Amino acid sequence: MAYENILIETPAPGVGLVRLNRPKALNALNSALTREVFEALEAFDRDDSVRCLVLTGSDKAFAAGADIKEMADTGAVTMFAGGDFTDWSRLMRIRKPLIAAVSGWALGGGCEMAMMCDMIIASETAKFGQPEITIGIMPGAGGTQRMTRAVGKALAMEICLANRHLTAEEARHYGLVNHVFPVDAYLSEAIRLAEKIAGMPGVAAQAVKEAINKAEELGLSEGLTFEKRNFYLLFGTEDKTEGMTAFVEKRPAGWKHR
Ligand code: DAK
Repeated sequence: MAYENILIETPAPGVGLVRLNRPKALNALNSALTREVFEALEAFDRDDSVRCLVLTGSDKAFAAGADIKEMADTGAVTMFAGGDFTDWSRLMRIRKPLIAAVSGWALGGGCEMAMMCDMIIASETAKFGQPEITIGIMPGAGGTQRMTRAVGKALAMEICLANRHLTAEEARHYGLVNHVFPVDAYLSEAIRLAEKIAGMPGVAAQAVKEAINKAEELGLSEGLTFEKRNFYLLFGTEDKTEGMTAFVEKRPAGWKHR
């Protein structure tokens, strides 16, 4: 598949990397770029040799938001009708663990796209913000919801109402970001973490991701029931037999990811 706005790599065993690549527009997310991101992630999701995904931009910008020039002439009916730009739920259907490696600007839809990933590794220069109000709109891909869950109501209000940016260190403090590294190290560290996850049994990793993401949506008793279903499911996998046998025989497990 030939892409025009993204680059694809497999930088380590089991790791698929998608890099946003519209440097002149600070990786502004137009329809074409967004469609390519979803298609590439979905292709890695179907690829049995890949077990953990990394989504990144450039050192200067993860993404400065949705493409304002493209949105400028778009009316409410077109937005409501959907299409490539608005169907970001595709990102939520990726089953394999997905790490955002964020440096520089992560604004508007860029911040929302990073927050839709399962973990964020940031560079020291990362800046997270929801500046939509400065162009007459508001966050539309989860900014008011996920940011509020991460930083609490008061600070989320300031971020969305007063265009307050979060530094990488602040984002880490609030649990939005896992780790902060210097600019020359954040991507390799994200890939290192992805490689470690890719070395785990793949079905179990997907079951963990699914259950933790449910924790954000369900009440505790429903969440515990969901977790138990996935737990029981893993007792039907070859990797459960292999993992427990390997433990008893005091040898490393050879995962089948089945
Ligand atoms: N869109 C289009 N072009 C952009 C852009 C953007 N968001 N951000 C930057 N660019 C372009 C600039 O126009 C400029 O292009 P030229 O003029 O050179 O052709 C180039 O990138 C460099 O930008 P600057 O010259 O502005 O660079 P500075 O370093 O001075 O400033 C900045 C960097 C990031 C502070 C500034 O560019 C900026 O404020 N950008 C806009 C940030 C913003 O407002 N983002 C939020 C957009 S609204 C949804 C999904 C997504 C969304 C909503 C719904 N659904 C699924 C329903 C998302 C909405 C948004 O993100």
